[in-house]
Amino acid sequence: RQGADWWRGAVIYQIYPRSFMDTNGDGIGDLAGVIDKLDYIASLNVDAIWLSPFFTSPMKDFGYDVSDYRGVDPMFGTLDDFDRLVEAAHARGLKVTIDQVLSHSSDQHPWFQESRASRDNPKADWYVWADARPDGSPPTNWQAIFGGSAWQWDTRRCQYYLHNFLIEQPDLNFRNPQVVEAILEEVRFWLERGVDGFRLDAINFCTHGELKDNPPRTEIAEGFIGVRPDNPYGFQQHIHDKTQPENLRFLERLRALLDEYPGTTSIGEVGDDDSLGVMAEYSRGGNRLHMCYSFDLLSERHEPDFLQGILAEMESRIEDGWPCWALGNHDITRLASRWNAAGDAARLRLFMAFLLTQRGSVCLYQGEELGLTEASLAFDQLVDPAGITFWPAYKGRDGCRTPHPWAADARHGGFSSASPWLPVPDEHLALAVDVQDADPDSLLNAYRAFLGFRRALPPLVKGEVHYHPVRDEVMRFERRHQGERLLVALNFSAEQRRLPAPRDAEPLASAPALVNGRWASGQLTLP
Ligand code: TEU
Ligand code: CA
Repeated sequence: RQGADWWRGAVIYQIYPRSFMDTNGDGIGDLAGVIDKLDYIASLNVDAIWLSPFFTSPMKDFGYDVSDYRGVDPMFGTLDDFDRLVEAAHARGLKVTIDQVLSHSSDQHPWFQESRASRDNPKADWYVWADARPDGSPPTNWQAIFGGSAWQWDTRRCQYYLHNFLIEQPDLNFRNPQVVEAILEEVRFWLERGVDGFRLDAINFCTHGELKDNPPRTEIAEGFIGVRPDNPYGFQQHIHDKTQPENLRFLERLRALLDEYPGTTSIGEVGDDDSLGVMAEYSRGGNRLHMCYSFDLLSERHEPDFLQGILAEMESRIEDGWPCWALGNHDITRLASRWNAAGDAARLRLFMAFLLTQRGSVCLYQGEELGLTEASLAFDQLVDPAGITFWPAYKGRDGCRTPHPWAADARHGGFSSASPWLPVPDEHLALAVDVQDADPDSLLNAYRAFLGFRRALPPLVKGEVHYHPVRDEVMRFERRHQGERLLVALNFSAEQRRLPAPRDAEPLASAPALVNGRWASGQLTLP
């Protein structure tokens, strides 16, 4: 998959390096481990990898708190390891995209250390500082995603600073042009090292809004996790602060930088009350981001008309933009558990086919190809601060971050010789890579076959999409490309469904055996 627009319709395998493969026996995955497993990744028939943060960090948010944007944390290896990784991935035809956490830094970043030192140092305005209200309370009622006020009092400046996430993740001030220039130079550093693109963390948070109180929330926000009414996480009031129109100017600068390096791409992470609108706005026009993904398919809801409603709405809004979809990531309950398909081979295949036939690029989270379930951890096993804060209403993100099981009979599933930072759940061992490798009917081999099938079929990679109404829980749509028309029919119900086959059409010979509908005497039968 070469060419400057390789990213259109690409499947991007998300690696959470801490949990992929440990090579030096400290219980934590590392870049050398990713290199060791590149043949496995290439065997999946994906086009690219996305590496979650491996940068220098105090690890309060497991790397999403960066203290040196240009450094590799010693826990993960060295810059040399990174260069070797890029070279080895490219040698296998895999593009390399990396996370960039630009909206906020770690409180240990030298920029923040300088900024907090006084009110008049050169970086005094690099973060979002504000005076207390007359009664000493924070400047606004905004709340942080990870709980509590979004403002933290600083005793030296006698001011508050804004943090949308943890206290240790102060928000950079993108309204200051110097910050924009500095951040773009950090991004350029990785472009110069030969990366093929970026996943941009919380990209709609970069530019903060006017400092005024939020109205109280009247409805539950969908987002981040499957929000339940008893879950305080869903009632955070920070949300209005996001997605300021001025943020588009930053995205345009970022795109201009990427355009200096042809063939690179960008995927913005967008969490917002109107995330589809923001996805569309951020990826339209060819001068902002290449694509965005949202949390819309990441809730617990998975009725076919609900899912199709999201996809069809995106189509109606995106114009010349390009979407990216995911059914899992390192922030969300694992797909098999979230959509009640644990151990249910037929449903897991259905969800795979659903994801891989939509119009757009795809992010596939490590372990999704194995059908891994959410690990259920006890409170004292948790390390994610969000889970520790909100337990038990919200159990945090550790359950989707346990190590990749490589070998059923090896200690710690073959992930590490030492006790890993999170345990490998016993029930994951039966799903280990070596078990599924050896079984032609495994989910892993189904992913390989379907990804190979998708890659070879232009209507699936690049074609337009036309949805038919969902009927009896069967989702149907056409992918059209250069005169070819492909009908996809997905039966979400528990019963067999029959529907009339389209006239003047025939079943696709290349469809892998797992596409198990039958086509006879003018009828389609979907198990
Ligand atoms: O997550 C971003 C995030 O938390 C929001 O987009 C949120 O989902 C949304 O506002 C809900 O309404 C990213 C990373 O993926 C996560 O691991 C980090 O902890 C977080 O940013 C902070 O860097
Ligand atoms: Ca290690």
